[in-house]
Amino acid sequence: MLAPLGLIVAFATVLPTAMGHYTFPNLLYKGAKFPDYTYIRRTFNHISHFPLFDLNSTTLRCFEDENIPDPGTLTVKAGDTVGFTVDGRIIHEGPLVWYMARAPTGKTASTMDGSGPIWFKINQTTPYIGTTPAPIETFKWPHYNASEVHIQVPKCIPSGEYLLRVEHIAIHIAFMEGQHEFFGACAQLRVTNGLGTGAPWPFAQFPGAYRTDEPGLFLNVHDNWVQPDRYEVPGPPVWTC
Ligand SMILES: *[C@@H]1O[C@H](CO)[C@@H](O)[C@H](O)[C@H]1NC(C)=O
Ligand SMILES: *[C@@H]1O[C@H](CO)[C@@H](O)[C@H](O)[C@H]1NC(C)=O
Ligand SMILES: *[C@@H]1O[C@H](CO)[C@@H](O)[C@H](O)[C@H]1NC(C)=O
Ligand SMILES: [Cu+2]
Repeated sequence: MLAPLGLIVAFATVLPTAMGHYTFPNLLYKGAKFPDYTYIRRTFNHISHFPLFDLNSTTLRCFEDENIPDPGTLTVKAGDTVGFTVDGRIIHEGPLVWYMARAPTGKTASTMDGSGPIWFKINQTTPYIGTTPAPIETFKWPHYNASEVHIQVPKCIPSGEYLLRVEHIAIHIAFMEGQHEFFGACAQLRVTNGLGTGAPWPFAQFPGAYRTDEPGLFLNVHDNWVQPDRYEVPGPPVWTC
């Protein structure tokens, strides 16, 4: 997306669907698939599927549209798995990254705005490492072409109201600084049965967590990319129970 014509032509054989893009419209829980933007804040790109480029934008928090109706808050148990559908499939290279943020005092999952250093990372993907090069570099990434993505709510977090943020960072043309493409969404969850034994850390904020010139966002993952084992996923380290 937004590549000069020459680059689109150059990568046309590698990226047959480079012009397609993706959103995360449906929450999946215990076999149910909820309607579009139910328990998920409707995103600014719900029609266009357009990526977000601006790392300084508050839109980076939840990719949220303006004046959305409250999508509702789903009650789940800590340790349960929830998922998002991917409308359009993940057709770019890059990591899938998951964050959560607990509602500050006096706020709920539906009233919190996601500001401040409240986001902790609960999972991320890195490229597959093999002894032989992948036939096409796009296939080095877990979740490439995925139509659903899933995550376990950590068992040890305290019960409470949270935003769950899914993010896919497309870096196929990130050899040009600023040409990372961000896609994502936030679900509103009420977590019960949390052990409360874990203290999530460290916290990041959006905007603020990412820089256009950091190694995971400004790199060439194509022809001469020989160090997938050194790929540095942007943001804080993953916190585990
Ligand atoms: C984003 O913020 C950083 C840090 O304040 C600044 O250096 C950079 O120029 C800003 N970028 C844009 C596109 O405004
Ligand atoms: C991250 O997700 C992977 C794949 O689903 C899983 O194997 C791994 O245990 C998860 N890591 C954490 C910290 O939850
Ligand atoms: C993506 O998955 C669909 C459905 O399984 C399949 O038809 C298609 O060939 C896949 N595309 C790629 C590029 O792997
Ligand atoms: Cu694109």
